[in-house]
Amino acid sequence: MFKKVLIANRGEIAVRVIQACRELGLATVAIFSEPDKDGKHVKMATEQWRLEGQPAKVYLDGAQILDIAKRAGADAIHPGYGFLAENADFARQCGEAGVKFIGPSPEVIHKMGSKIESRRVMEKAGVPVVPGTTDPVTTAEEVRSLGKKYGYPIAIKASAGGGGRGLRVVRKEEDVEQALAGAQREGASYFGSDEVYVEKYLDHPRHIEVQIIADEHGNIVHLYERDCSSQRRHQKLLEEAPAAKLNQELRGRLTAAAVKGAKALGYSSAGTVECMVSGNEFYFLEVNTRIQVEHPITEMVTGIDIVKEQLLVASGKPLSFKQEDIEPRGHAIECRINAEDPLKNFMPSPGALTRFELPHHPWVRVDTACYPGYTILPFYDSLLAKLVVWGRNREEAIERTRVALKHFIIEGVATTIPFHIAMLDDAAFLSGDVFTTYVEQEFMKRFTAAAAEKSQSEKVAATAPGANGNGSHSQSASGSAEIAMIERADTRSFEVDVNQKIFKVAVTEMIDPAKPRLVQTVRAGAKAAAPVKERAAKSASAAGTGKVQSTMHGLVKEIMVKEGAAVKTGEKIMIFEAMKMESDILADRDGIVKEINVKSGQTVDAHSLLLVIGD
Ligand code: MV4
Repeated sequence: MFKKVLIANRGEIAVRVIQACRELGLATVAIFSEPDKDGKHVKMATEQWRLEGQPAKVYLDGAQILDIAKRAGADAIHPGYGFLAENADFARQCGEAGVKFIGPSPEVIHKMGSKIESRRVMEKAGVPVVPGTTDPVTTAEEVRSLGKKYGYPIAIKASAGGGGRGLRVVRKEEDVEQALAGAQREGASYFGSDEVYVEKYLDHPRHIEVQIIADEHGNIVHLYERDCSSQRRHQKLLEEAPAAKLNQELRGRLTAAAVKGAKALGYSSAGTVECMVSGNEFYFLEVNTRIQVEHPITEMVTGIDIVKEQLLVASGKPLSFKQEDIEPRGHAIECRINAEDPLKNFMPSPGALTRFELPHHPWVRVDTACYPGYTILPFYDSLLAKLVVWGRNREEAIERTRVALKHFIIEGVATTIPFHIAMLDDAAFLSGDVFTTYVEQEFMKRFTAAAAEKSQSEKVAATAPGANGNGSHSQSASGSAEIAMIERADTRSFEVDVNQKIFKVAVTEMIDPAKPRLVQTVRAGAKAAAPVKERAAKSASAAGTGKVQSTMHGLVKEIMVKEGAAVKTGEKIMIFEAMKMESDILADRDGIVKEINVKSGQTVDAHSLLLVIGD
């Protein structure tokens, strides 16, 4: 077994890995960016090493991280998810440095990074893939003939793509040209490859994935499936295990195919085989070669500690169980509690947690790196906590999740809790009929309309943080509340003797950055229902001035225009990324691009002047 494991990650997953290491008696090395120094993973690890460089980029700095691993004497690296988790070069460099990368081999990671290659492997292994090509296509001509062959709609996908990037749906032949160019351009700009392929597009699939785990001796087992259909813009919001309304026969075929595919690949470590399910058929989509965010629901229904097993098999041990030992029991639901405002298009809401109280109920697990007073940083994803709840059946799990959501008290930032409360009351969700586009295309309309109505009837008075202490989430659910972001400066502890009784008090100086200025005003209703584009433009710049500013610290992903170009109001001029969420920046007036003050790939602070449109 290893002696010391470096966790090349932060947040809740770093905490989760440290817990598994503790159980195995392994020392842990935390790495952290400057602003992450108060992170829970830093406090929990046996050793702490500070990363040098830009906070938004340091967790991707494989060379620096590997150097720290060597200096710390770590014999393994757990990459968690995101960052370096599916970086085949990093996995190879770890191996060459004699530090075990906890994941599958670099070859498998590399292969699964190509969707065309993944399809080839799976097809060869006899796993059903969506009808389509296993060779790249380059011309509109080819795409049109495939459109004839399979019938519209078809999907054009970047081979290096993932998470919806480089995916274009084509519903009629006229649109082929533009869609092909779009998929190629996105593939090139995000993944450095314009290789694309074509599939028949399935309109209302469910996203069901199979958890697999394999050792380095050829033993591969599956831990059944998860349904991850409740998602928005390829960000999962709620997952459950097992999938509702999946019959045993289809479940059997799906899980057997996942194991067969993984065997053909020579897979080791934990992984996920993602599929789409439509009617009584399933189709392979992609393999994720990492531990996933939603792994806890599988742990709850199988009793297997996937992270611990991942550490054990990486050290060369055989799997500690066989397929026949796995008997899934009951039902588990995970709600992703993000610092995002579901009524404002899921806009990230970083800031200090003025209150953070966990639901303490039996059957409830919360994976989080947050604590009261912790500040959600703008550099990283907005996941605050994963609320994971178990019940003997789906109904019991849902009821317990409702209770837990009501008693999960978070103040200081907007959260997705109101979204989850509404989802657990939604007829389609309750009957198990959610498909991948359901949240975007159907649920959100009802959710925002209901919130607007509620705020009309209640006329909730403006509420300061802390005033909403009864466990309801009206603050963000029903709008018209104002949230001031307050910074915590310094806390000092005192003991106070009052008539012999000793009180321990902690006194915190609260600095309101600009006392009369409210940093963020949340208003539901008319504004929340306004079209996305309109609001992106408004939030990006003062209306009509042509001075395009960033509202948040973030990254300029792409610039669509050049200096001197003529633009029209509403035209997309940039793609901006803050807290891992992309938004379009639109021209707010007609005119000529006079100045571009940033380059694509550049990180900028809030309120930076990005671009100027003049006459
Ligand atoms: C599809 C599809 C329908 N038909 N492919 C989106 C991200 C990428 N991993 C694959 N995706 C899809 N591929 C065909 N041929 C629908 C999606 C899709 C989706 C898939 C999984 C989870 C959520 C999704 C949301 C929208 C579209």
